[in-house]
Amino acid sequence: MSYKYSNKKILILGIGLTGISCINFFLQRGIVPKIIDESQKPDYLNKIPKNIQYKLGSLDKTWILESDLIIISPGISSFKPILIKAQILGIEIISDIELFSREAKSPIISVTGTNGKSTVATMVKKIAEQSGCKVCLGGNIGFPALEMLDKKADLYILELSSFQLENIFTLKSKIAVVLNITEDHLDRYPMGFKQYKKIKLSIYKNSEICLINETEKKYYFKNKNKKYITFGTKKSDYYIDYIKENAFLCYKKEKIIDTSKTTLYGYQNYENALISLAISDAMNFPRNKTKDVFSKFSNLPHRFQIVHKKNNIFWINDSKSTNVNSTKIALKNINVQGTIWLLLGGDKKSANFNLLKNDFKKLKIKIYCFGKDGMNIAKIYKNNSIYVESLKEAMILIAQKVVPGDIVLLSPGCSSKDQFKNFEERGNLFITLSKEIS
Ligand code: UMA
Repeated sequence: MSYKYSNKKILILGIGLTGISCINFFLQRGIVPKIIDESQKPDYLNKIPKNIQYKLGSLDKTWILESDLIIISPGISSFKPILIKAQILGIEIISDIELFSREAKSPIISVTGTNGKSTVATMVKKIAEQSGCKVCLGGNIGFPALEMLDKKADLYILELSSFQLENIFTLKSKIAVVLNITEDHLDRYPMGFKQYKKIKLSIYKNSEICLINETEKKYYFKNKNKKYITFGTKKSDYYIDYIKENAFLCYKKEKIIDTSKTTLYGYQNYENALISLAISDAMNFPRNKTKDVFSKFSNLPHRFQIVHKKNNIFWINDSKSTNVNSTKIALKNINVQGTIWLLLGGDKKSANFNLLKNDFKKLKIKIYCFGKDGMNIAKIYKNNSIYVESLKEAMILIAQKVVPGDIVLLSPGCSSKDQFKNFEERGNLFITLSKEIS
């Protein structure tokens, strides 16, 4: 089906990476959209072409209600009253990913999940490239999906957040996967975790192959036209077998990859690699290419990266940890004799940090909490926690106390937006300071 936009009044919400990619999409088709941002000074304001009308400061009611089609940026909630009203009035609201799906001519692999999305998408991209496939990766990873249409690709890989999935309707993936679902973004969803989970699972709706956690499969409608590949338990098609602390990635009782022969480190990465193996097998990429990639894969920036080591003290940057579960995983990944000095805090987005209490109890740990919700988080394990205002202050205090054998871990479990532009800026500060003050 081909979609026509020429007779429509088109409005884009959000002057960010997504909004700019949407403007370009329509301009390339000879259509001039309008754009709104609730901020008075959006970061990408200077990227708006001259002929585009825009409004700043609030979601202009008149512009919204007179439009035929609204493209909403993922950071903007579609549960805002004016947008609910627009929907009731029959105004179509879609995401940039929906626009992309309508135009994409090559197969799409869609990856979502609370944690590990970028790593899995990147692993699969590398395996596809090694296998001679022209592949393009975009979406939540920081490269807007619509920009992929400008590149010739045999295969698209989409990293999708729940925000993006909220307004996708026709996405027809060749393979779709939900890696895991744990609490995150609860401040966004009026009906809480149930709603967040339902949105994540919607990725399977039109997909040809559903790569699905064994435990979720029973909740999901079984459609005879789809192929299901499972992971997660020993009954699954793909699973991890731990033999004497060594992890093997297995397919139907056969050990395919011995992780001790790879550069993969930590339980989360074994899971990411397992899913990437399953996707690559489903795409018929040669197994030796998958093994090659795992033999030299290094963690993505800000994802559990050892960024400094001095006097046998390790400084680990896991700034990408923006929810409780990713901090849980980081703590599970660590095997240390000394003390873990954990930097926790930022905007917790209504999450329940009590979920970490049992993990803390098992560890020799000192916790330094900072940022908007730092004081509140420090109360959870109060005898071992200290609240300070900023990450910098916390690191200066920690640097005076660490001894050889210790680990300093930035795995904040929170959004960075209260004190930083993004998680990269937070991680970069950690890297710089760890070298300066240690
Ligand atoms: N804005 C409003 N009203 C709001 C919220 C935001 O007007 O209620 C405006 C802001 O003032 C800003 C603009 O919207 O000018 C920004 O839009 P955006 O937040 O959607 O950001 P983009 O720059 O378009 O980036 C988005 C994704 N951001 C979010 O989902 C928050 C990027 O994911 C993604 O890489 C990019 O599109 C390209 O697809 C980032 C992210 O933080 C990495 N994702 C979250 C996560 O991973 O947890 C979901």
